Amino acid sequence: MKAVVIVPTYDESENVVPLLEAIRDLGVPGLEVLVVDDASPDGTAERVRAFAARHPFADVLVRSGPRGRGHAGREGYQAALARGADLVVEMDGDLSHDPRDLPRLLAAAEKHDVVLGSRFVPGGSDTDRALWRRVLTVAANFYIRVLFGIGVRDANSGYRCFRRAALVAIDPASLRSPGPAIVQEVLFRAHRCGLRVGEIPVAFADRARGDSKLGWGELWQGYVTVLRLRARQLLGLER
Ligand SMILES: Nc1nc2c(ncn2[C@@H]2O[C@H](COP(=O)(O)OP(=O)(O)OP(=O)(O)O)[C@@H](O)[C@H]2O)c(=O)[nH]1
Ligand SMILES: [Mg+2]
Repeated sequence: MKAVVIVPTYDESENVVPLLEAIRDLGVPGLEVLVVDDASPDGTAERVRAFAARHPFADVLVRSGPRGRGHAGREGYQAALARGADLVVEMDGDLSHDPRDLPRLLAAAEKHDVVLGSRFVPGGSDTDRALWRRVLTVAANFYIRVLFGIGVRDANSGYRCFRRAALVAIDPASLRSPGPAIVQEVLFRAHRCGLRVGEIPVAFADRARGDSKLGWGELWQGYVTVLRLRARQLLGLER
Protein backbone atom coordinates (compact mmCIF):
# COMPACT_ATOMS: atom_id res chain seq x y z
CA MET A 1 0.00 0.00 0.00
CA LYS A 2 1.59 3.25 -1.13
CA ALA A 3 0.54 6.57 0.36
CA VAL A 4 1.68 9.92 -0.99
CA VAL A 5 1.31 13.00 1.18
CA ILE A 6 1.18 16.23 -0.81
CA VAL A 7 2.13 19.41 1.01
CA PRO A 8 1.51 22.70 -0.80
CA THR A 9 3.99 25.32 0.34
CA TYR A 10 4.68 28.97 -0.17
CA ASP A 11 7.35 30.50 2.05
CA GLU A 12 7.36 27.72 4.63
CA SER A 13 11.15 27.43 4.97
CA GLU A 14 10.97 27.53 8.77
CA ASN A 15 8.28 24.86 8.96
CA VAL A 16 8.89 22.40 6.18
CA VAL A 17 11.93 20.52 7.54
CA PRO A 18 10.44 20.06 11.06
CA LEU A 19 7.32 18.74 9.32
CA LEU A 20 9.31 16.28 7.20
CA GLU A 21 11.26 15.15 10.26
CA ALA A 22 8.06 14.53 12.18
CA ILE A 23 6.64 12.48 9.29
CA ARG A 24 9.89 10.49 9.04
CA ASP A 25 9.75 9.76 12.77
CA LEU A 26 6.32 8.16 12.38
CA GLY A 27 8.01 5.30 10.52
CA VAL A 28 4.93 4.57 8.40
CA PRO A 29 5.97 2.04 5.73
CA GLY A 30 5.35 3.00 2.10
CA LEU A 31 4.78 6.66 2.89
CA GLU A 32 6.13 9.30 0.53
CA VAL A 33 5.91 13.06 0.82
CA LEU A 34 5.73 15.40 -2.14
CA VAL A 35 6.11 19.08 -1.29
CA VAL A 36 4.49 21.20 -4.01
CA ASP A 37 6.22 24.55 -3.86
CA ASP A 38 5.51 27.64 -5.92
CA ALA A 39 9.18 28.66 -6.22
CA SER A 40 9.00 30.28 -2.77
CA PRO A 41 11.46 33.16 -2.51
CA ASP A 42 12.44 32.10 1.02
CA GLY A 43 14.18 28.93 -0.19
CA THR A 44 11.57 26.37 0.92
CA ALA A 45 12.28 24.10 -2.07
CA GLU A 46 16.06 24.18 -1.51
CA ARG A 47 15.56 23.07 2.09
CA VAL A 48 13.36 20.19 0.98
CA ARG A 49 15.90 19.21 -1.67
CA ALA A 50 18.69 19.10 0.89
CA PHE A 51 16.51 16.98 3.22
CA ALA A 52 15.43 14.68 0.37
CA ALA A 53 19.04 14.00 -0.60
CA ARG A 54 19.37 12.23 2.77
CA HIS A 55 15.78 10.93 3.03
CA PRO A 56 14.42 9.60 -0.27
CA PHE A 57 10.83 9.30 1.02
CA ALA A 58 10.64 13.08 0.52
CA ASP A 59 10.62 14.99 -2.74
CA VAL A 60 9.77 18.43 -4.02
CA LEU A 61 7.93 19.55 -7.10
CA VAL A 62 8.65 23.17 -7.95
CA ARG A 63 5.85 24.71 -9.96
CA SER A 64 6.15 27.40 -12.56
CA GLY A 65 3.27 29.46 -13.86
CA PRO A 66 0.77 31.33 -11.74
CA ARG A 67 1.11 30.71 -8.03
CA GLY A 68 -1.80 29.53 -5.91
CA ARG A 69 -2.90 26.98 -3.35
CA GLY A 70 -5.43 25.65 -5.88
CA HIS A 71 -2.92 25.32 -8.71
CA ALA A 72 -0.52 23.54 -6.36
CA GLY A 73 -3.24 21.20 -5.10
CA ARG A 74 -4.35 20.28 -8.61
CA GLU A 75 -0.80 19.53 -9.72
CA GLY A 76 -0.02 17.68 -6.50
CA TYR A 77 -3.06 15.38 -6.79
CA GLN A 78 -2.09 14.49 -10.36
CA ALA A 79 1.55 13.93 -9.44
CA ALA A 80 0.55 11.65 -6.55
CA LEU A 81 -1.67 9.57 -8.85
CA ALA A 82 1.11 9.41 -11.45
CA ARG A 83 3.41 8.04 -8.73
CA GLY A 84 0.99 5.16 -8.23
CA ALA A 85 -0.42 6.21 -4.84
CA ASP A 86 -3.14 3.98 -3.40
CA LEU A 87 -3.89 6.69 -0.84
CA VAL A 88 -3.30 10.43 -1.27
CA VAL A 89 -3.11 12.73 1.73
CA GLU A 90 -2.99 16.50 1.62
CA MET A 91 -1.85 18.61 4.53
CA ASP A 92 -0.61 22.14 5.15
CA GLY A 93 3.09 22.83 5.47
CA ASP A 94 2.84 25.20 8.44
CA LEU A 95 2.56 22.52 11.18
CA SER A 96 -1.08 23.41 11.83
CA HIS A 97 -1.86 19.82 10.88
CA ASP A 98 -0.26 17.40 13.31
CA PRO A 99 1.67 14.65 11.48
CA ARG A 100 0.88 12.31 14.36
CA ASP A 101 -2.70 12.21 13.07
CA LEU A 102 -1.53 10.74 9.75
CA PRO A 103 -1.73 7.04 10.73
CA ARG A 104 -5.35 7.47 11.89
CA LEU A 105 -6.22 9.35 8.72
CA LEU A 106 -4.76 6.56 6.58
CA ALA A 107 -6.48 3.86 8.63
CA ALA A 108 -9.87 5.58 8.31
CA ALA A 109 -9.56 5.38 4.51
CA GLU A 110 -10.31 1.68 4.85
CA LYS A 111 -13.90 2.64 5.64
CA HIS A 112 -14.31 5.89 3.72
CA ASP A 113 -13.48 7.12 0.23
CA VAL A 114 -12.46 10.51 1.56
CA VAL A 115 -11.44 11.20 5.16
CA LEU A 116 -11.44 14.72 6.58
CA GLY A 117 -9.28 15.65 9.54
CA SER A 118 -12.00 17.43 11.44
CA ARG A 119 -11.83 20.07 14.16
CA PHE A 120 -15.53 19.84 14.86
CA VAL A 121 -16.25 16.21 15.65
CA PRO A 122 -15.90 14.96 19.25
CA GLY A 123 -12.22 14.84 20.15
CA GLY A 124 -11.21 17.47 17.58
CA SER A 125 -10.22 21.00 18.51
CA ASP A 126 -9.59 24.48 17.17
CA THR A 127 -8.81 26.36 20.34
CA ASP A 128 -5.44 27.75 19.35
CA ARG A 129 -6.53 30.36 16.81
CA ALA A 130 -7.87 33.85 17.42
CA LEU A 131 -11.58 34.00 18.20
CA TRP A 132 -12.42 35.94 15.02
CA ARG A 133 -10.77 33.26 12.86
CA ARG A 134 -12.73 30.52 14.61
CA VAL A 135 -15.99 32.44 14.22
CA LEU A 136 -15.30 32.86 10.48
CA THR A 137 -14.61 29.14 10.14
CA VAL A 138 -17.84 28.20 11.92
CA ALA A 139 -19.83 30.63 9.74
CA ALA A 140 -18.21 29.29 6.55
CA ASN A 141 -18.96 25.73 7.60
CA PHE A 142 -22.61 26.55 8.13
CA TYR A 143 -22.82 28.29 4.75
CA ILE A 144 -21.18 25.38 2.94
CA ARG A 145 -23.31 22.76 4.65
CA VAL A 146 -26.49 24.59 3.69
CA LEU A 147 -25.50 25.37 0.09
CA PHE A 148 -23.94 22.00 -0.69
CA GLY A 149 -26.50 20.05 1.33
CA ILE A 150 -23.69 18.08 2.91
CA GLY A 151 -23.55 16.86 6.48
CA VAL A 152 -19.84 17.12 7.26
CA ARG A 153 -18.73 19.16 10.28
CA ASP A 154 -15.43 20.53 8.92
CA ALA A 155 -15.88 21.41 5.27
CA ASN A 156 -12.84 23.72 5.32
CA SER A 157 -10.29 21.24 6.57
CA GLY A 158 -7.28 20.99 4.29
CA TYR A 159 -6.10 17.82 6.06
CA ARG A 160 -7.59 14.99 4.05
CA CYS A 161 -7.01 11.50 2.76
CA PHE A 162 -8.39 10.14 -0.50
CA ARG A 163 -8.53 6.60 -1.76
CA ARG A 164 -7.05 6.46 -5.23
CA ALA A 165 -10.35 5.66 -6.95
CA ALA A 166 -12.03 8.56 -5.13
CA LEU A 167 -9.45 11.06 -6.32
CA VAL A 168 -9.71 9.71 -9.87
CA ALA A 169 -13.49 10.22 -9.67
CA ILE A 170 -12.97 13.78 -8.42
CA ASP A 171 -10.88 14.29 -11.57
CA PRO A 172 -8.20 16.70 -10.32
CA ALA A 173 -7.20 17.91 -13.79
CA SER A 174 -10.60 19.53 -14.21
CA LEU A 175 -10.58 21.47 -10.91
CA ARG A 176 -10.76 25.20 -11.49
CA SER A 177 -10.03 27.08 -8.26
CA PRO A 178 -6.70 28.91 -8.40
CA GLY A 179 -6.64 29.57 -4.66
CA PRO A 180 -7.62 27.95 -1.37
CA ALA A 181 -11.24 27.53 -2.50
CA ILE A 182 -10.04 24.29 -4.10
CA VAL A 183 -10.67 22.77 -0.66
CA GLN A 184 -14.40 23.42 -1.04
CA GLU A 185 -14.42 22.56 -4.75
CA VAL A 186 -12.96 19.11 -4.02
CA LEU A 187 -15.48 18.47 -1.26
CA PHE A 188 -18.33 19.48 -3.58
CA ARG A 189 -17.08 17.05 -6.24
CA ALA A 190 -16.73 14.27 -3.70
CA HIS A 191 -20.29 14.85 -2.55
CA ARG A 192 -21.66 15.03 -6.10
CA CYS A 193 -19.81 11.82 -7.04
CA GLY A 194 -21.55 10.05 -4.16
CA LEU A 195 -18.29 9.28 -2.38
CA ARG A 196 -18.37 8.22 1.27
CA VAL A 197 -16.90 11.15 3.17
CA GLY A 198 -15.89 10.44 6.78
CA GLU A 199 -14.33 12.56 9.50
CA ILE A 200 -11.80 11.83 12.21
CA PRO A 201 -10.97 14.27 15.02
CA VAL A 202 -7.81 16.37 14.75
CA ALA A 203 -6.41 19.17 16.86
CA PHE A 204 -5.63 22.21 14.71
CA ALA A 205 -2.76 24.37 15.94
CA ASP A 206 -2.24 27.96 14.85
CA ARG A 207 0.87 28.41 12.76
CA ALA A 208 3.81 29.24 15.04
CA ARG A 209 6.20 30.43 12.31
CA GLY A 210 5.88 32.13 8.95
CA ASP A 211 3.05 34.23 7.59
CA SER A 212 -0.48 33.21 6.69
CA LYS A 213 -1.28 33.43 2.98
CA LEU A 214 -4.99 33.56 3.64
CA GLY A 215 -6.20 37.14 3.24
CA TRP A 216 -9.66 38.68 3.03
CA GLY A 217 -9.56 38.29 -0.76
CA GLU A 218 -9.10 34.52 -0.48
CA LEU A 219 -11.80 34.24 2.18
CA TRP A 220 -14.24 36.16 0.00
CA GLN A 221 -13.25 34.05 -3.00
CA GLY A 222 -14.13 30.96 -1.00
CA TYR A 223 -17.69 32.17 -0.36
CA VAL A 224 -18.12 33.13 -4.04
CA THR A 225 -16.78 29.78 -5.23
CA VAL A 226 -19.23 27.84 -3.09
CA LEU A 227 -22.13 29.90 -4.40
CA ARG A 228 -20.95 29.58 -8.00
CA LEU A 229 -20.51 25.81 -7.78
CA ARG A 230 -24.02 25.36 -6.44
CA ALA A 231 -25.53 27.73 -9.02
CA ARG A 232 -23.71 26.02 -11.89
CA GLN A 233 -24.84 22.64 -10.66
CA LEU A 234 -28.47 23.81 -10.48
CA LEU A 235 -28.12 25.12 -14.05
CA GLY A 236 -26.72 21.79 -15.18
CA LEU A 237 -23.30 23.25 -15.93
CA GLU A 238 -21.52 21.41 -13.13
CA ARG A 239 -21.52 17.70 -12.42
N1 LIG B 1 2.24 25.99 -3.44
C1 LIG B 1 1.52 26.92 -2.79
N2 LIG B 1 1.15 26.72 -1.51
C2 LIG B 1 0.45 27.68 -0.88
C3 LIG B 1 0.05 28.88 -1.50
N3 LIG B 1 -0.65 29.62 -0.61
C4 LIG B 1 -0.68 28.90 0.53
N4 LIG B 1 -0.01 27.74 0.37
C5 LIG B 1 0.22 26.70 1.36
O1 LIG B 1 -1.03 26.15 1.71
C6 LIG B 1 -1.04 25.83 3.10
C7 LIG B 1 -2.18 26.60 3.78
O2 LIG B 1 -1.94 27.99 3.69
P1 LIG B 1 -2.01 28.96 4.95
O3 LIG B 1 -1.44 30.28 4.59
O4 LIG B 1 -1.40 28.28 6.12
O5 LIG B 1 -3.54 29.14 5.08
P2 LIG B 1 -4.46 28.68 6.24
O6 LIG B 1 -3.88 27.49 6.94
O7 LIG B 1 -5.81 28.53 5.65
O8 LIG B 1 -4.44 29.96 7.15
P3 LIG B 1 -3.66 30.22 8.53
O9 LIG B 1 -4.50 29.56 9.59
O10 LIG B 1 -3.66 31.68 8.65
O11 LIG B 1 -2.31 29.62 8.43
C8 LIG B 1 0.34 26.20 3.64
O12 LIG B 1 1.17 25.07 3.61
C9 LIG B 1 0.81 27.24 2.65
O13 LIG B 1 2.22 27.34 2.55
C10 LIG B 1 0.44 29.07 -2.87
O14 LIG B 1 0.16 30.08 -3.49
N5 LIG B 1 1.16 28.06 -3.46
MG1 LIG C 1 -2.18 27.60 7.91
